[in-house]
Amino acid sequence: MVSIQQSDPEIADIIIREEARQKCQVNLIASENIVSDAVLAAQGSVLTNKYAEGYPGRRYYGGCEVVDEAEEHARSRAVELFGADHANVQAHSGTQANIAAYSALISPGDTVLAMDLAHGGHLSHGASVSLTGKVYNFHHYPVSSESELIDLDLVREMAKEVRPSLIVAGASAYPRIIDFEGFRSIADEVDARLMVDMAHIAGLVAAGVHPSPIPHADVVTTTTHKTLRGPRSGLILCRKKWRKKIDSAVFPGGQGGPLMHQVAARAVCFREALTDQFRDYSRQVVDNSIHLGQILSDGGLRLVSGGTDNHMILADLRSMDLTGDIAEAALGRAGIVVNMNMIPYDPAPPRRPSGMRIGTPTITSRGMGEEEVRRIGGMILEVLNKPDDKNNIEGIRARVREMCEGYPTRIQG
Ligand code: DSN
Repeated sequence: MVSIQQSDPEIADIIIREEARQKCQVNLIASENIVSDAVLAAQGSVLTNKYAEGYPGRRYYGGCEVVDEAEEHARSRAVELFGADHANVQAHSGTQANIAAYSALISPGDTVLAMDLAHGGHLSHGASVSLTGKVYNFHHYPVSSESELIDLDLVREMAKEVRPSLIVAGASAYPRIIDFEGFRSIADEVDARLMVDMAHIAGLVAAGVHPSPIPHADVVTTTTHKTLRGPRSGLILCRKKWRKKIDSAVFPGGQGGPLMHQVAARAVCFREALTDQFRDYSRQVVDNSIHLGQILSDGGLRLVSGGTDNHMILADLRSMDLTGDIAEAALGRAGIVVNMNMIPYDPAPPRRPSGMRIGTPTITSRGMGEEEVRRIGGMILEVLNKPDDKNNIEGIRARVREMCEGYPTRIQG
């Protein structure tokens, strides 16, 4: 067998260098994680060779009898994990899942109420630059200007005013618990459907460390690669009555053949997430996040909403006279990877926002706990206090590298 090192040394070198980067840096991107060897094996398997348009038992290609079993496992494990009536495991990504959900639940031109992108929402929740914002009539709710929390009274007021056909709950930069039951009661008051995008918190929901949206929402979408620690892909969970519409909205409505290697990798991820080990991991993700938030806050960094209940922290860098782009670059030079982020009511532009987002899923997967979080928090503060001090940053980079040595980026499935 010819190895990729022999057949394509350029790409082999990129893979080797990226693995080395992941090993020697502290990754605090809230939407990233590292998958198990079993998930990697499924993704890198010969299942990628198979076309399987359709659903198990109803395909448009011959030879699907084996991959059908992978999709059956993925669907039944997802249903068991989240307690949903039905799971569609074919959406290629979170945005694809959201587009399919809109197309099943509403019609083009219908009114939708979702969270403002600049307040923590997502592009696919009707941003004007997204297809979703062009096809549907989106209105957006902000967070409270005082508490920086979702204000359900304000959401209700807006819902009564714009009379949406659909309300979307869920966020990509919101560090607090979301009250899905509250959203359901607003949706009922205005006779709207409720969709929840739980992409960021899916792993926490699976582990029971964040309340589940499943009992309250008509449709729940998610990615599988953030706190859920699976392959890069999408997942849709729904009530029985939406099953047919969701399945046809994914295929043939929005996609062709499913990526069967990714479907199998999702099945592996769902099985892993059903274990006690994953529940312990998810609790530790949140403990690490709360602890890191406390350290940063004690060091003078203002946290949006005052803290966190989940895997992420949103920090207001104005408290240290910095902007997100400068903090991201300085921390990056020190081997600490974060992303700049808008904060609610941000007066600054998106390419130079006032905030940064920090998450603990990856460091926790690597086995880091209280002691390491204390060291990471200290190093972040040192960098932010002197972002232009090259010698200091070089020293911190060496400390990061040394600390990372004891923590693998490959985990057993
Ligand atoms: N899901 C986004 C994030 O939170 O990073 C990107 O789409």
